[in-house]
Amino acid sequence: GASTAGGRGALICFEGLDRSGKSTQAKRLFESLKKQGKVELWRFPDRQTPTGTLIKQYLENAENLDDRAVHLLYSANRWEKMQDMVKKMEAGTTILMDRYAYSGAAYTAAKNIPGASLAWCQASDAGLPAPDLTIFLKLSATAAASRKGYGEERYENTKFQEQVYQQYATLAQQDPSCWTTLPAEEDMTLLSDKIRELVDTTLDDVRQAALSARLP
Ligand code: NYM
Ligand code: MG
Repeated sequence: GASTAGGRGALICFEGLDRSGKSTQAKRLFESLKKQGKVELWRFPDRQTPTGTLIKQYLENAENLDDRAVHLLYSANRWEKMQDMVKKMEAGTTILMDRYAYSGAAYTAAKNIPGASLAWCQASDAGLPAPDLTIFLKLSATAAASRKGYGEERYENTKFQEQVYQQYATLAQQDPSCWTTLPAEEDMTLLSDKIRELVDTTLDDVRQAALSARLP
């Protein structure tokens, strides 16, 4: 069950290309879990914070920023919320993340900036709490491009998303234990059921486990 009485909350992340259904599934999971326990739904980038305001302008093409600078802003945007995140999980709240550090690494690495390897992209998030479960909603870049609302923001083009997909594949191989890949094209409610099952197992597992794992 989702009750976290006596234990810590879990960190559950949704990852995937733009339009893969992360926000929809995270919201559906949130609605189903909140009837049973303490749970919050977060998203990154958090566009409300000081760094988030700049990131928002960048994504809407209202501002141009150096690629490395914006990478570090995304990372800072997570660090800004780190203490709050840990405090809440220690108090038994499960946090659902609509994107997390893997987005940071995958999207910047996809830019192929000379000297900015995948390892460089991961370095600024090292030390953040590691997710207990990462759900990767797998969708091809071409399928994503045909979904509603696509193409409005920076990065929303098929060629770039194909690069992002490759980077996600590498990240998934690095940490197979906490990654689960699910087909994003599946029926929405069937997908929600599968996710809920995975999450229930994770919630049972973390009840005993200390909140000590950090991103490498
Ligand atoms: N994005 C998101 C990054 O490039 N780096 C990051 O660290 C994060 C968290 O922001 N196209 C990109 C991926 C998305 C864009 O996110 C906005 P969303 O979930 O589409 O609002
Ligand atoms: Mg988007």
